[in-house]
Amino acid sequence: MANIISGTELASVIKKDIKQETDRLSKCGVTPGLAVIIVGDDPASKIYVNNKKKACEAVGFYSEEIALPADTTQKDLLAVIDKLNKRFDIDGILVQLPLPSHLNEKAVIGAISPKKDVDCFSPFNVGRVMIGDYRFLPCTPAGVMELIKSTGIEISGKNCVVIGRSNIVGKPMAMMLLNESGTVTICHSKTENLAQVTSQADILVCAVGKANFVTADMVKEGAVVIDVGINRNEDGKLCGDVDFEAVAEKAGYITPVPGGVGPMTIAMLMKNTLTAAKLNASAAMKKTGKK
Ligand code: BQF
Repeated sequence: MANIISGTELASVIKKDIKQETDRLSKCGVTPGLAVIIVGDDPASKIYVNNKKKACEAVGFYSEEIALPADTTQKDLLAVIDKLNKRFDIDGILVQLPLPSHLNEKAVIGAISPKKDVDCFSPFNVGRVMIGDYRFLPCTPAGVMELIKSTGIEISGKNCVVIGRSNIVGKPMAMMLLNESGTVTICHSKTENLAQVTSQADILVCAVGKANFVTADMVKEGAVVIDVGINRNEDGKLCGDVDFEAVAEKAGYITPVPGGVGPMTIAMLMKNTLTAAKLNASAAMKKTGKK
């Protein structure tokens, strides 16, 4: 039976540390501020935005939710971002995805100042992750890295297989495992002999978006299995991409859904916002000559 890695517990430890540092900063007049823009009323997005707002409260950040109607124009959305870019009390800006289809996601993300891009989605910040010289890491892959590290298992030299190649999870995930000297393979919908590839994985990260996609025959005995998926099964219950019951019999470590990667994503968003606040504060002090 695999060890179950609790993302809920690890996230709570991380948020406690962030709160301590936030309390110190706040006493010096630097309270980290996060602005979350949500366009339209997708029910899942509303839950995620609410999770972020609650996390901000828990760690002592200022947070602002900007809820815009579904028919908001590109121009109006860009104007909102531009204002937030210029505000000194806002350190992090994120636009909850997905956006309604009439809006240009790339242009919207690109409009966020790289200094405030706490999701780490802008081309500039993605490029910095690629060359290993970064201030922010994308939240979900960063959370996965923390979960893997919490097992004490070395990434260096190991076979790491990532299923999924999205810009938000799969691609940066692979890059970050590579930065830690893993031997990385990215699988996707066109991959041939998928089970053969995944059975070689010492560390398997699945971000596909299909319930029960990863079955026990695809997993190596003793592997670390990280489940990024958030799906609903036939009974409407939240579940990941991994057939948890069967894979838990075979894996060495496994993350549950809910309570695995999800809470870590939120904790890493808090970490990025704290980093942004510290960088923005020291930049402001340089400007005024204050020490
Ligand atoms: C949990 C997200 C897909 C597309 C856009 C805790 C979250 C989820 C699950 C959460 C996610 C997923 C977020 C749990 C934020 C993670 O206990 O298992 C927290 O709020 N997430 C998002 O903002 O956008 C998404 C998944």
